[in-house]
Amino acid sequence: MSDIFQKWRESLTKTRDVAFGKVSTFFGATQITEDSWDELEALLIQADLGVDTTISLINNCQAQVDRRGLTKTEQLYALVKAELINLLDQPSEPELNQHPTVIMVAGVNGSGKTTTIAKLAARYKNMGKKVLLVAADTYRAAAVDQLEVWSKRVDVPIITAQPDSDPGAVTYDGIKSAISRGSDVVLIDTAGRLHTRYNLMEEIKKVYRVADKALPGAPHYSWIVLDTTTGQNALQQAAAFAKAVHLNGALLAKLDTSAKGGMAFAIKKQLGLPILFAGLGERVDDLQLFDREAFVNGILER
Ligand SMILES: Nc1nc2c(ncn2[C@@H]2O[C@H](COP(=O)(O)OP(=O)(O)O)[C@@H](O)[C@H]2O)c(=O)[nH]1
Ligand SMILES: [Mg+2]
Repeated sequence: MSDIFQKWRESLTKTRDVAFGKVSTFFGATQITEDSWDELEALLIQADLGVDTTISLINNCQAQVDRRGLTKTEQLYALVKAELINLLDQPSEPELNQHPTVIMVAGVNGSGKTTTIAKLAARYKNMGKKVLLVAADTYRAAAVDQLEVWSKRVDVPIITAQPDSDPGAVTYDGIKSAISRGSDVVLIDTAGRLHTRYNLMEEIKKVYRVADKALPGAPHYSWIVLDTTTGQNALQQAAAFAKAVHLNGALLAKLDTSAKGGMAFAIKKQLGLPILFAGLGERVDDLQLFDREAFVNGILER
């Protein structure tokens, strides 16, 4: 097994054992009957694929079984695996062709935003890029402190403001500073109080607008961090963000501690977003470009 497949496999242990273990044992020597479809449907819903995604996957599989005249559940294995891979986009490395390329990162509190930003910062730094962090989560003093700690650890500069100051203002200053320093990438950490709070959504819209004022066209990317340990809940929260700003990618956090990694399959259908990166651990180098084959191989095995 390649190193990369091995790394994904290790990180996906919980999702594989807890949620997809039963899916894997489903594929046996038994005949495909009406009951097997019901069973597979229930297992996939339990594995956090969501109802809509599961139903369309089952329909696709049924059509192929009919067409090819398959009779045994073990023959379904390759089919389901291919369908699961198909539910995911294979991202390519996001291009950083603007100078600076401004990336706004959103998500609810605790989803893993700040940690993911630190990992992105380290990744881009290793690629030889000049990175600047902007602490626009000014709502909690601890949030700014946390990003400052990462800034030191990863050794990239940071623009901060006083706690409770305007997140729009620090965003503006941050982008202007990136322009004058000649930064390649600006990573903006935003606040993530509960998505049901109206003013959070107004605040994030403002950060988005102000970025464009500081640099027309910015933010070039708006990514949402999803806590995979919360399964389908994460998607509902993300939908609220998607209404407020134009998101163009999802980042998965905590796959290594999640049993609900199956939620990844519902992201395209429910949010229309490609998954770009995934956090496979707590270390700064544990962020990987999303790999749909490694992901599906990591959760499904016989
Ligand atoms: N195991 C693991 N923990 C993570 C990952 N990403 C974030 N965390 C942890 O999740 C918690 C919340 O993360 P944080 O970045 O502060 O979330 P934020 O409130 O959205 O900024 C912290 O304890 C992180 O160490 C990950 O990919 N794997
Ligand atoms: Mg944070």
